[in-house]
Amino acid sequence: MKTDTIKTICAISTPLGVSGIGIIRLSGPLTYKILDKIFVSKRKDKVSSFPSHAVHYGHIVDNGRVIDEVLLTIMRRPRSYTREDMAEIGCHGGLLSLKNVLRLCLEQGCHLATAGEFTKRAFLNGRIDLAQAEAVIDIINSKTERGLEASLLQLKGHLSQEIRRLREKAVSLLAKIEVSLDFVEEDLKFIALPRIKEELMEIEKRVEELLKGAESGKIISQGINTAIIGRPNVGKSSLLNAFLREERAIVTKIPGTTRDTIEEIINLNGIPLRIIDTAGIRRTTRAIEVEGVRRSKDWLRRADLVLLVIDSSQSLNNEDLELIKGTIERKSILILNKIDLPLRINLERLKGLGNGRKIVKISATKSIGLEDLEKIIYALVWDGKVCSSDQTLIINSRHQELLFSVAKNVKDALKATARGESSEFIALDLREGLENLNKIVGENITDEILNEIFSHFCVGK
Ligand SMILES: Nc1nc2c(ncn2[C@@H]2O[C@H](COP(=O)(O)OP(=O)(O)OP(=O)(O)O)[C@@H](O)[C@H]2O)c(=O)[nH]1
Ligand SMILES: [Mg+2]
Repeated sequence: MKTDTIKTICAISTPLGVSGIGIIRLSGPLTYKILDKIFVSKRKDKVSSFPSHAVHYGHIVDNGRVIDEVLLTIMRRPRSYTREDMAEIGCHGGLLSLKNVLRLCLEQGCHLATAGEFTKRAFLNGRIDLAQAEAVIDIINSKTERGLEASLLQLKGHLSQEIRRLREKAVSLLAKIEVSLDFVEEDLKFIALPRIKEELMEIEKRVEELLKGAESGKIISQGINTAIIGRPNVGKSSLLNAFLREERAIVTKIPGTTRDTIEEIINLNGIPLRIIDTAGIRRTTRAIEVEGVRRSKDWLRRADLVLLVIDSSQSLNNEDLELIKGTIERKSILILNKIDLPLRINLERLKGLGNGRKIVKISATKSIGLEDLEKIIYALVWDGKVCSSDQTLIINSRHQELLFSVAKNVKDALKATARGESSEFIALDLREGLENLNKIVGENITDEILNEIFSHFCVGK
């Protein structure tokens, strides 16, 4: 890239609001020239002459007027986040002073950074690959220590290494196939084909393992949408409060108390569980409740896990029955609440209706059975998946889709070998698989996709 065409960008990198300090970040070729005009150190020497990776005390000055007292950190290229000349101005945290310093930087020739532009530059300048850049979003969004740990591993290149290994395998296999293309078909069948098949199967196995780890990664980084569903007054909001161990949702004995969905995240042994308390589902004509019920049903469709709450102190009514039957195909747990009251429910019948689903007895208000419930949720979430952190890869849906395509490409190649097709066809599938692997780490990727990926970042990162 030619340096005179690269813009120097700046942004406020800390959250907006009152805080102890706030940081403005600059990156690009004019960083130090711009700072020379607005930063005054005690000894009045030029920022351009400051040593790198050091912090300098001084003032930001606009036409002789002091705007803020700051600490300036200098990071010269290529030893910086973006591999460009960079600086961070540590201002006092007030919004006004940050805005004033930012305005001054813009007036002196900086451009306002777009979302994720610093990280995008780190990628474009080859400091990190795309999978690593995407890990930065996950680190920012991490909700549990475990999620953070896995994202940090990815930033270090955990996924990238796996992809690199797969690419190496695919490339060496392609080379072998291409060499074998020089031989006549008959020879190929006897000499190369079994070996090709074996190597394709190895690649297939690894891709499948990665996809398995990806499922766990998704759970850890994005969490599980867990909807608490049930007819009115069964104790859904009480259950949310019990999970949170605080009075978050309003609980009353009046059916129809919850009108809108309430979402909270709890940490279940490292899994972020996004719990959604919903309005009780029943037939109603009251406009507010109708809208609430519509939202509940919407969550019922979208949730990864459904906690269906049933009042054990009353016999099952039609609304319960509809919900129990309606969730038969879903990952769901039947929760018998209010077991501190006399039991009025026919357990045998419920078992039959539950169709093998777990039934957990709790009292949300008396804190009975909650630990058991949490254990059962945990087991259901991990059902058949790997859960050790070294095998867990934080893979977003983009990576996952590409890996699915790779799996399909390899399967097609295997089919071609089984049919005894010309190795040109096998090579074709394999080459397509290789391209898909390349896209994961950001090679041959279109600007449109890049922009879409980085638009999920915050400004200043
Ligand atoms: N005895 C007993 N009462 C409970 C229990 N859980 C909830 N309740 C009571 O049941 C009533 C309804 O509780 P909520 O948590 O508001 O029920 P809900 O399902 O959210 O109700 P809606 O929002 O109206 O759909 C309240 O009076 C609670 O105190 C329980 O485990 N035992
Ligand atoms: Mg409620």
